[in-house]
Formats: sequence, structure tokens, C-alpha cells
Amino acid sequence: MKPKLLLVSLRDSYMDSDRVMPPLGVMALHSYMLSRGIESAIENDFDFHDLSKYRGFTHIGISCMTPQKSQAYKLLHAIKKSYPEKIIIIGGPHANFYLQECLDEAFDHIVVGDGEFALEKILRGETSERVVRIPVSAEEMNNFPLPYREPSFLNQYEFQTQGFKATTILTAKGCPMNCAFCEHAGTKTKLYHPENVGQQIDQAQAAGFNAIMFFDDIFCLSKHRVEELSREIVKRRMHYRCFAHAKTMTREIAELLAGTGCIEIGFGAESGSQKILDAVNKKTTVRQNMDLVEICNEHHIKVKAFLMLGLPGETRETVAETAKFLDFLMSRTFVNFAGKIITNDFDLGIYFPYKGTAIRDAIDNSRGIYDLFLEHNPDRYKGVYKGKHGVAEAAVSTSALSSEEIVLLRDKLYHQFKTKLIS
Ligand code: B12
Repeated sequence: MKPKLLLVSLRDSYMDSDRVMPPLGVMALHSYMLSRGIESAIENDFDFHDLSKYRGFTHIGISCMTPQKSQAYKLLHAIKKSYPEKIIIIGGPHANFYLQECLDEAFDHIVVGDGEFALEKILRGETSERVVRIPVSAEEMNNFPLPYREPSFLNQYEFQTQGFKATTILTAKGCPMNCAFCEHAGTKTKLYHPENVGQQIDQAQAAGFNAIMFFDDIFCLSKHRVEELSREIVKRRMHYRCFAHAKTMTREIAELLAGTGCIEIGFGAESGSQKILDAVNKKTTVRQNMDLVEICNEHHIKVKAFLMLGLPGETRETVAETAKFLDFLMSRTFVNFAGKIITNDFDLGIYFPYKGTAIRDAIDNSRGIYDLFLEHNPDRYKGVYKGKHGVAEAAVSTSALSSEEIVLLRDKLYHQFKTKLIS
């Protein structure tokens, strides 16, 4: 029988909105399958009440982040009950990092890592392996068709950056840094050619977007890379937001960014405590974090800093240092690209110990490296750093702070500094 694929992007009822960032993984797989002559459709609002609509599909591919796992399992059980012959495949970050949990469920296949070749092999019936891993090289990735960005689909998602209607693009995959809290630590870096990024901007422009949110961790990897990318962006006269790193930010890079339409950067400041930055192998200093803020603001670029409480070694003193950093960040006002006086912004989550991170692995293997304790069976938690209305849950504690104290301290800082926001 000819394969017919349904790709499911799950909903996130626990987030403020799940119609902000489009599901890039699913969009990449969909256009790849179409280019290979395989029938494929995307479902981003799965209807649990009427499964008969999915009768015609032979394969159901679910893309899953760990907080979405209960929905993925519910979908699996519902389909298998009504249509046991359908082949159900799970992929995405949850399949990568929670492989054993996925194996314990009745998925026919679990795809670890890149999905394009693996899923094609499954659809063509060329593998009977349950776990399928077929990496894609940088060259292959650059030869794939562009992600599916049909305006009617893309326009269901919208991210606003300083009043501009934005959508997401990745300029690279992987991250060379080795932060102990991240699953992507030390993964192979694969860059998209600048021309490929340019074509993706064209797709976004054709769909009516006038700003881009570059979502990869390493947009500002080096001056050379920023030059290459900004040449493509400036041709299209788009405003943009990207991620930066305190280790690589310089005045020259900030000038390049500002001169080519960058109005905002996000960066992982993580903590205001040097002790904690060192403990999680961030390889940056609090001073570098402050310099990044100053340099960007001087160039009219707004900074959104991402921080967490509940990292190893957290104490009331380290929380006070984070408060000091937030005070520095949020007390500054500066003139943005449009001549308006505004403030910076931040997000403050609570560290969630996902499997696949150096911290979680060390604790699971009883290596006493970190001053961090996990609640009994932390994976029973949903696993969001920040959910609806900014609410965060804590599955961690330290020798100085209980999980309840971490939540209270986080809520206090969050509300104290969010009131300073001028946008
Ligand atoms: C964009 C992004 C988001 C967007 C999601 C937009 C969306 N609708 O998809 C937003 C901002 C909403 C988001 C939110 C969160 N995110 Co996020 N996010 C990312 C980010 C930066 C990029 C993901 C992406 O688009 N990649 C590009 C595509 C092309 O790659 P991909 O999705 O991995 O897909 C490929 C393969 O995985 C595979 N694949 C994917 N799906 C499927 C399905 C099938 C059937 C198959 C066969 C294969 C397959 O094939 C694809 C193509 O090769 C990653 C980090 C990263 N650099 O990957 C974190 C990341 C995925 N996020 C993470 C986290 C922790 C979160 C939050 C929990 C944070 C929070 N607020 O608390 C929330 C959870 C939201 C949720 N949905 O549950 C973790 C996930 C950890 C985990 N174990 O699941 C990551 C890995 C970051 C990290 N290092 O910690 N995130």
C-alpha cells in the first residue's frame, strides 16, 4: 500500500499560547516528504473526539518535546485502540532524550535525531528496526527543500517583536558550547548556507511577515558568520531578533547587527552569580553578561536575558546576585531603533533536570558533583521552565533551598522586575 503520512504537531495548553512559533521540525519533514513523492499532511490541532478523520493515513508521525509527552502517549493509545494497523512513529527532543520511556510505550518506531532519512526509510517499509537513527550531514541539510511555509499555515503563528510581525528561522543546528543544564551541549554544529537563509527570509516575506526571529543558539558565533548572514538579511530589509552569546559579543558585532536590522537580541545570562555560572560550565562571566547588555543598548538593540533559579549550588546569596543583575538590566532605559525610550526584558524560569543533560546524568548516576537534589521521580512533572501566566514548577532543591523556597523566590523576583518593563 502507498504510504500516506500524517505529521502531528501537538498543542501546548500549558503555555500562554502555542500559536507563536511554528513547528519547524514538522514543517521541514513535510516538505521533504512531498519532494520525495510521498503523500503527507500536517495536523496542528489533533481531534481526539473524531479519529475517523485520520482513517486514510497509513503512518502517524508525532513530534514531541518532553512537556508534551502525556499528549503523545494519549494519541498513541487512542489511535492504536481504534486503528491498530496504523504505524505510529515518535520523533523530536523527547524521543532523543527519553528513549527508554518511548520504548516502553507501543510506538512502532522511535526516531532519534534528524528525521528526514529515517522517516523516509520507515514510510517506504525499508526498516523493521524500532529505533531508527540516520544522521543528516550539513551538506545534505543544505540540499533539502526549504521548510513548508505556505502563508495559510504560517499565518496561524505569529510572534511580535517590538510591534513587528515575526516568524522563526534557524540558521544552524547544534551548539558547540557545553552548558551542563542543556541537552544540546556539545552537539555537532551544522550551518545553513547564507543563501539558504536568504531564501527562507523570502518565504517569510511572501507570507506577509516583516520581521524574523532567528532561533538558533549560535547566530552570533563569530564576526565572519554575522557578516555572511547580515549580507543576506540587509538585501531584504527585514527587522530581526536573534540569539547572542556573552562570550562572542563585541562592539563590532553589535554594530553589524544594528546596521542590518537587528532590533533585539536574546541571550542566556542564566544567573547573576559567578559561582553558579562556573558550576554549570557556562564559560562566561557576570561582567561579560553586563558588557553584552551595555554594548547592545549603546547600539539601540534591546536585550532579553534568560535566567534560571534552582541551578546547582543556589542559595539566598546567589539569588540576591541574580536580583542584582536583574536590577542592572531592568533599571536601564535606552533609545531603540525607532527613537523610543524603552527597557530591556528578561525571563526567569526554574531549572528542570531533563534527561540527557550533564547535571541530570551526574545525579542519576550518583556522582556527587552538583549541589542539587531531585524531587522523587522528577519526570512526573510536566517539565516546563515557564508555563501559563509565567508560572514555574520546581522539581529541584539544593542544600540551602527547598523546592518551595525556590518557587517563592523566583515568583518574587519575576514580579518585582517585570513591573519595570517599558515597551
Ligand atoms: C523553537 C524551540 C521552541 C519553540 C517551539 C516551537 C514549535 N512549535 O516547535 C518554543 C519557544 C515554543 C519552545 C518552547 C519550549 N521549549 Co523549546 N526549543 C526550540 C529550539 C530552540 C528549536 C527547535 C526547532 O525548531 N528545531 C528545528 C527543527 C528542524 O528540528 P527539530 O524540531 O529537532 O526536528 C528534527 C528532529 O528532531 C526530527 N523530528 C522532530 N519531530 C519529529 C517527528 C517525527 C515523527 C520524526 C520521525 C522526526 C521528528 O526531525 C526534524 C528534522 O530533522 C530547541 C533547541 C534546538 N536548538 O533544537 C528548543 C528545545 C526543543 N526546547 C526545549 C524546551 C525545554 C522548551 C520548553 C519546555 C521551555 C519552557 N518554556 O519551559 C518549552 C516547551 C514547549 C512545548 N511545546 O512543550 C528543549 C526540549 C527538551 C526536551 N527534552 O523536550 C530544547 C531541546 C532546548 C534545550 N536544549 O533545552 N521551544
